[in-house]
Amino acid sequence: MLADKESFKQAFLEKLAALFGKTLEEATEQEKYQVLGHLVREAIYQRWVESKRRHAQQQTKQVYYFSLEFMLGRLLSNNLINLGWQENWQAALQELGVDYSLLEEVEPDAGLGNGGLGRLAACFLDSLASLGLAGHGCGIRYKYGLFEQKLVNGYQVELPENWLKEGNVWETRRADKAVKVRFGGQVRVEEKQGRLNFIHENYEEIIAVPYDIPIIGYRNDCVNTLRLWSAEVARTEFDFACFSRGEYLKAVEYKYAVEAISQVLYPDDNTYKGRELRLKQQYFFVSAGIQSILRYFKKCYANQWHLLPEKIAIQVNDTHPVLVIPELMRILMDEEGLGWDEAWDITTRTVSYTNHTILAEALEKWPIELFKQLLPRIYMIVEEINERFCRALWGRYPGDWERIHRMAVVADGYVKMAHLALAGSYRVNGVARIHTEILKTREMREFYEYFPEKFTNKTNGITHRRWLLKANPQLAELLTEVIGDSWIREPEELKRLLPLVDNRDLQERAASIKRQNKERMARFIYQHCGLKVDPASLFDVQVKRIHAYKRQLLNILHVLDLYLRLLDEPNLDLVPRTFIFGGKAAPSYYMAKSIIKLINTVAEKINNDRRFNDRLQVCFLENYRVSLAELVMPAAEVSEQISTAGKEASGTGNMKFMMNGAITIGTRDGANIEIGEAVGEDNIVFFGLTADRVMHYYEHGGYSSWYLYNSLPRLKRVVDSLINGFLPAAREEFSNIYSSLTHSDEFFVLKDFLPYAEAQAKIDNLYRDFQRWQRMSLTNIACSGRFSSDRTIREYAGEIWGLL
Ligand code: 26W
Repeated sequence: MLADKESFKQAFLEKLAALFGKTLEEATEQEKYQVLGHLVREAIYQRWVESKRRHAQQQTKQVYYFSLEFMLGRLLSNNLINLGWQENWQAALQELGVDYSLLEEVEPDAGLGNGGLGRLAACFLDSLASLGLAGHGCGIRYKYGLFEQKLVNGYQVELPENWLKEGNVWETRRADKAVKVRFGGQVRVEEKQGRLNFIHENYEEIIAVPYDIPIIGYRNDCVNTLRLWSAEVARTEFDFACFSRGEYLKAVEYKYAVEAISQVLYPDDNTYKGRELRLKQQYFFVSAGIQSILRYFKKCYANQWHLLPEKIAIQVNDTHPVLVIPELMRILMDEEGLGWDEAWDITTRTVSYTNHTILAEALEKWPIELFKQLLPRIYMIVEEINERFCRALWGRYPGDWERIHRMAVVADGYVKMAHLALAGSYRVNGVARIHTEILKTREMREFYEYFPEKFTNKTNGITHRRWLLKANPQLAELLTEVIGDSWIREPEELKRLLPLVDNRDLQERAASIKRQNKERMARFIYQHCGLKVDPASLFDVQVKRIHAYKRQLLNILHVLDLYLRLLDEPNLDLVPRTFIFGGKAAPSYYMAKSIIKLINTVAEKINNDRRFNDRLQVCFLENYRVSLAELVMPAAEVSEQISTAGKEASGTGNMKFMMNGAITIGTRDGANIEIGEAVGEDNIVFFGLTADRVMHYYEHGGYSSWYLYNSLPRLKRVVDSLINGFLPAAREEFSNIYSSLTHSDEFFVLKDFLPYAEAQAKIDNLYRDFQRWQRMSLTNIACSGRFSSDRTIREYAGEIWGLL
């Protein structure tokens, strides 16, 4: 087929003519990119259809990953790699005189996610397909993805991310598969032949139209589906209700109100805000997704509902899609006529739930009034779930009203989504070992006591196909040359590198690849920030959402400390370093935005001080996103994973850095702990309070940042530099940061400051020893296989979904 060069070239030119009526010379990069996209689409269509037919015929169990976020990034290169066509196509394009890398750059990132949770969903889809498992995604086709970040005078400014403006070659609109979703109205209860019927009236009905994106497995014949739903106005409502009354403008307003549901991704990360539109989004895609799953199920198994848990598994990505539980109950009872007990048995053997955060401010709870008004029938079901659950609790803990109250699904005027998830699913998992332990022993202790069998850990992973094979092709090639290519299918095979980590030649070659990746990064920084960074300096990187608990503040305070020390001692012997930051702040997260301004202000001060440019530079990368991460990870040498212990559920950036040979400086938090176990304590630099110590301080007090600040002159000096006019900003600019550090320091930045500075000094020392550093770096790569999402997905498949 198109796998060979000549037929590809011909097809490329023909498609260009057919789509745009242009010759190669006339075509724009955008058009050439579109042509490639179309060729991939057409080439895999058959496989896609076949995959679906095979599943239906063989009655394979299907998994559906429900998520409000899928942060796919670009698809072109990954699709080509997974198809095994990349080399041939690139060579053929070269022969045509087309620069593939320019076409790649044309593709906008599909940024339908905020951070870790959304990117995890995307990695999981890649692994599901690559393992040949029937696992599909279900989400929302947001017209606007996560905002584009611009820096204006060091401040974050948000711009809309209109990723669909040139269309999306990867999606197929399936109008024939549209379903209806109902909001509002009232529920009338009717008794008929001893059975209660619930009749939903006066509702507003909108249309959910699916757009399908094929998810192509790595060199196998599996093509799964990511189905994203778009909200549209039901024709009848739009045409008759208003037009006939001559209310044209009203009709248009109504259309916009409906389309608002799939208009924009909420940009909050780890902070819940009780917005009605967000609840609408949740029910919208949940209801559409469940209806489409059940339509498929009925086609294959008619009304044999008892088979549902055997044939379908639904994984809910955090509590955002947890309405699948009452929605499945509703359809089974109200539309299919099952009784409560049977419906409940089926539902609770079909749905499982992943928790991604223990930050209290991220816990979703909806005010009863809002919930009831928007979803009257669903509310009735939730109330019934709550009543039965509380009754069961009473059976186990008779008289313990307080415990029952704490565990209830509906209490204190709210519907508690995590409790609904715990009561209505058969498995609950955390995303790293320490995180699951914290859930069991603290956050969800009472639920764990009540249903210990539901709890399980599934440590996160990342797809090594995107994060190594695609992002770092030279390193991938080197690995294949020395250990063979088995690691591509079985990433744990990277272990074969272990006996070679001291090999001088290998070390040199790996270092030279790192150097080239750093040069590429330096060019990017020069083009985009106008800053000339030295590719020979150590690249120290912290890229992730900006959040107080992730402690970008600790990092920048240490940078300031280094600078102050240089001012004291201009000949200070430091390994030259470039500190690279990147990440978005939620638009309404005031403290996070201040931190961005602080980093940029420190960068301005330091970068403009010519005396020390040879040893210290700071850069904030604008608009951090998946495609930029693919440039950053291969160029990084130090990976900053410095969250307050106990706060970062897992982290997945830590894994991407490790796989590309960076050394982690980190706290004993999230998956850092497991990374440390995998590489050994000699190959990672840990520092700081443990989660237990942090917990102890929260519970018993005993930490005064004010006292610490006043008793450590080095600390005081750096903190004071925020407010004493040292920085090129208004004097009041950072007083909020200063106060939060000196008054409460909720995230123990000052407490961990000196241990962090020491850990950084250790990094400095290690880096001076070339062989030692390369050995550490190669060991990290060698041990990164278990952090492939293939391992994670095998665990979900075997232990939760019953697939293997
Ligand atoms: C409702 C507001 C809201 C929005 C997003 C609450 C919570 C979230 C996400 C759960 C935040 C998130 O992305 N969590 C991250 O999930 C990753 C994948 O499991 C983990 O690696 C990160 O540690 C965790 O912060």
